[in-house]
Amino acid sequence: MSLDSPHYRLWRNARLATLAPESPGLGVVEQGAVACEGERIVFAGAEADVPAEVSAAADIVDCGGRWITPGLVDCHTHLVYAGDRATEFEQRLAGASYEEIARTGGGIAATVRAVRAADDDTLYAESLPRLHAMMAEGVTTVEIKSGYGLDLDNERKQLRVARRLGVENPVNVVTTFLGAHAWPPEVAPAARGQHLLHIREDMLPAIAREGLADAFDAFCETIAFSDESVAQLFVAAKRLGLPVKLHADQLSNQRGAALAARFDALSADHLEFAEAEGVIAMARAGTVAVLLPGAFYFLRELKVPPVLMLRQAGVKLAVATDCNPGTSPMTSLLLAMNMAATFFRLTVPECIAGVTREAARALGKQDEVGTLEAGKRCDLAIWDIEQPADLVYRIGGNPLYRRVWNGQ
Ligand code: DI6
Ligand code: FE
Repeated sequence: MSLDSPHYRLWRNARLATLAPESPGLGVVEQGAVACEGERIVFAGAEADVPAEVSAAADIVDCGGRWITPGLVDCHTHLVYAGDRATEFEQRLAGASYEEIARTGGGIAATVRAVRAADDDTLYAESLPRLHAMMAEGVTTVEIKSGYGLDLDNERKQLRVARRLGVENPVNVVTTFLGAHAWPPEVAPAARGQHLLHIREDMLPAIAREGLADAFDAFCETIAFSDESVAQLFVAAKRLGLPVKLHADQLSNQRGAALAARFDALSADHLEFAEAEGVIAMARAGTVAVLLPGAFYFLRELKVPPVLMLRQAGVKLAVATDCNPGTSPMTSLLLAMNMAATFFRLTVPECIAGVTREAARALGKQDEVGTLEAGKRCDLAIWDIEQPADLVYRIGGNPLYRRVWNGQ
């Protein structure tokens, strides 16, 4: 082959779930093939329609009739942290509540201490196995939040480590500055106004300037930040060109869904306590609902997100692990899908779209990843399954056969 002729890779003899938005359901192609040139998909569809110049000049992989989906997208994680909270888990089993543990210096504050004490290399080394576990199940894009540093240097450190995970591993990392996750332990209640100002005037501009974050996020909750405080921070973030996301209505109704929609948030996440008004506002704004059944399960919550209402309003649904040491110590996006189906009654196509196309949308990356379509990055998950439902139905085990990232 001459140097100037394009070089293709072709995965043939496959069944595709393309998730292409114009096809119904999963966009299934029974006798399918995917081809890439470099890192981009140039063809995804029926094998009979593969252009002759592609099949003639391609490295060919026979998939043996296996299923190909887009590489999975975990669109809400806190995977960069140090230490764990297994002892708190035991305290909770002995009867302590999440709030009681938080009041005695545990909870988020315990992880903040561990993250502040860790240097970059330690934080990287502790986070890497979690990233590997996700990748082993077909994840090719992962969002990683800060929020356990809570001061400028330590938030920077978390985001730096998140970026480094993306540079040194075959995976796309999208970072989010969760500057308003919790009040820092050193900030007295009377000094909270000042700290808010500090996030707005110092931390946000520095992190935006340094290019460390792709979005801004906050935790709007009675035990965290009020809707007025979050609104102030959202104004500042958007002025700096950062899109926003929100931990909304997880433990109580804080009008978080409506707040997120008011700022055209990419996503509002959790939403157990969201109400009709917020849901309708989200639909209008195109804000994605990110459902996090791992936290729901681990906290033994009773109130499920208003899925029927979200669905009827036409809000797009995504599913993520919320991987974090306190409320969702989970790295399995496959398990998150099973939980979303079992607890929240999402359908199989909703679950699979929720970890591909809609998860990409929740990150603003819908033009780059999340479907098998020409022009997108060639991120594929090839599965040893009989039908797509197997990805949602099974608990445990890992049917991933091969993972392709950027055409490799
Ligand atoms: N919601 C949660 O469930 C986690 N953060 C958040 O905003 C809790 C994080 C933790 O307990 O460490
Ligand atoms: Fe979270």
